[in-house]
Amino acid sequence: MLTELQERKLIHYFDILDHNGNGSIEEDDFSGVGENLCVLWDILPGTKEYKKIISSVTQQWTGLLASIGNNNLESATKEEWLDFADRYIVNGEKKDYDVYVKNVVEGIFGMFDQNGDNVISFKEYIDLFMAFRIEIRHSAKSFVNMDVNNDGFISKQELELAVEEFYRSDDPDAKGNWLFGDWERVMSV
Ligand SMILES: [Ca+2]
Ligand SMILES: [Ca+2]
Ligand SMILES: [Ca+2]
Repeated sequence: MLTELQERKLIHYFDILDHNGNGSIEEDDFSGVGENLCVLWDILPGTKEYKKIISSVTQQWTGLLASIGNNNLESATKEEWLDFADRYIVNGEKKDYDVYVKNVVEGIFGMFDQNGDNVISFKEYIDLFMAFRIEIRHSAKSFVNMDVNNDGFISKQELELAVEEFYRSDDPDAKGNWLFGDWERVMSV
């Protein structure tokens, strides 16, 4: 069972992933994120780079679908998402969870560590907020919460900790709760 706090964070995450706001997550949501990224990075439709970015973002969706474990599924509703998250991420076996966290961390670094220096700068983190249309004003507070050693960058270790806290922690003060911006306004179902 998810706690109320865990459920609120997971609904917040679902709402972010449901980019086109139709109440389910599907491939179209992910290509929308890719399109935003191309605008941010000055990449025009029809170019090789454009196709590469759209396909790398939609691969995140294929990966998520594969981990939800239903190959016939073309979209996931909020209930399906919460059920999956409960069974595999929050209260599942450690090995499934470890794979999931690793995929999320690698996915974020693959997409947003633009200069390839193995850390996420504030600017790169803002790109994540812009691409997913998360309210930009929360990015600074979120970034400071993720940057545990306060060196101005998010390392892979710091991101792993944040991802773990975001998905699993039941502590309202856990810093990782802020990974995707302001989760506190979200009510449970
Ligand atoms: Ca959608
Ligand atoms: Ca970087
Ligand atoms: Ca740091």
